[in-house]
Amino acid sequence: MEQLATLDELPTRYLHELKQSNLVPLWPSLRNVLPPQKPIPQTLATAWYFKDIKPLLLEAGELTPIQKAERRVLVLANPGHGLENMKASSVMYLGMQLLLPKEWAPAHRHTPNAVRLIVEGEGAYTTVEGQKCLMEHGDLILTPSGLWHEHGHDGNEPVIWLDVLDLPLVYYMEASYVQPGDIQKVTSSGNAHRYGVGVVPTCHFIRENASYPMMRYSWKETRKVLHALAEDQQHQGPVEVTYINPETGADCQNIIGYSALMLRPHETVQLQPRSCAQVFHVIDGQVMVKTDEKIFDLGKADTACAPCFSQIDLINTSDQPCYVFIADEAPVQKKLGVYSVRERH
Ligand code: GTQ
Repeated sequence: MEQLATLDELPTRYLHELKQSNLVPLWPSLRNVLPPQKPIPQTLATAWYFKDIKPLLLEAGELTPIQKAERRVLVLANPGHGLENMKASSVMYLGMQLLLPKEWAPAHRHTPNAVRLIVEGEGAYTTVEGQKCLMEHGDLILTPSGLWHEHGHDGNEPVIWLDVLDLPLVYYMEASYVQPGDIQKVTSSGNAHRYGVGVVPTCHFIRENASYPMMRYSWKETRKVLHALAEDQQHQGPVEVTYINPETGADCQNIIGYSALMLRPHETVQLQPRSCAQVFHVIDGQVMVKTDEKIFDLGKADTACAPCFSQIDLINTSDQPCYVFIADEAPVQKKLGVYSVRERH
C-alpha cells in the first residue's frame, strides 16, 4: 500500500486555516483509522488472577462499607486501554464484586447490559424485575438493559462474582446512565421450569419474541449438558454451549455473547481467529491460554482476555475436566455487519 503524505508536509498556514474552520485532512491519519488487513487493537492480552484479586476485594470489604460503594467492585482493567478507562476490551467491562453477609446493594437500572458469573460463596441472590435469582457457583445471571436489579445476601460467607457489562460501548455511544429504584417485591422465582437449562449446542430455533424470558442459567445444569455433549458421538468440534434466549434461539443478550466450554482432561482446543475480543474465565479446572503474544496459566476463578484476531489455543493441563466461561463481542459485531472468522495460520 502507498505511503501517504504526513501532516508536516503541509504548510503551517494551511494547517492553521483548517483548524480555524474545524477541518482535518484525512490522508495523514487514513492508515491509522483504516489499517491494512486488520485492526490495530489497543486491547492487550492480559490476565487477572483470583489469588491477587480476592485478598484486595476482601480488604475493600473492610475499607469501604457497602452504603459508600453501592457496588463493591474491583475492575479488571486492560492496561492497553489505560487502567482508568476501566475496559477489558473496547466493548467489555469486567469487575469482581463482593457482597458480605447481610449486605444489600440497592436497586437500580441502567442502559448497559450486565451479567454475573458466580465465583465463590453461597447465600446471595440478585433480584431482577421481581425475579429472585439465587447465586450458586458458576451460575450466569442476566441483568439486561433497563431492568431493575439489586443484590442481597442471607448467607454467612462472603460471596464474589464476576460482572461482565457492555459499559465501554454504551458509554462511548453517550448512552450510559443509571436510575436509582426502590426495594423490589419478589414476584417470581424464575422460568427454569418452562425453559430448562437455557443452553443449546448449535441448532437455533425461532419462537415468539420475548426479549429476556430467562434470567438465571444454572451452572449445575449447564455442566450436565456439557458432559452429555462430550459423550455425544455425533457431536463434532469443541464441547461448547452458548447461553441463549430460549424463546428466540438468539444470543441471551444483544451486545456481548456468552458461552461455556469444557476441555476434557489434557484436551487442546484451537480456536479460529475471530474479529472480536474475547474473555476467558475459569469456572473450574486448569487451562493454559496461548495467545499470539502471551501464555497464561489459569486456574479456578482466573480471568484473561485476548484482542481481536488472536490465534488462541486452550490447553487443559490437568487430568480433570476444565470449564471455561467465555464472553465475546460477536453479537454486536454481527449486528453491525463487522464480524468475521479466519483460518488459522
Ligand atoms: O451490580 O449493578 O460491576 O451497576 C458495575 C455497575 C456492577 C451492578 C458493576 C453496576 C453493577
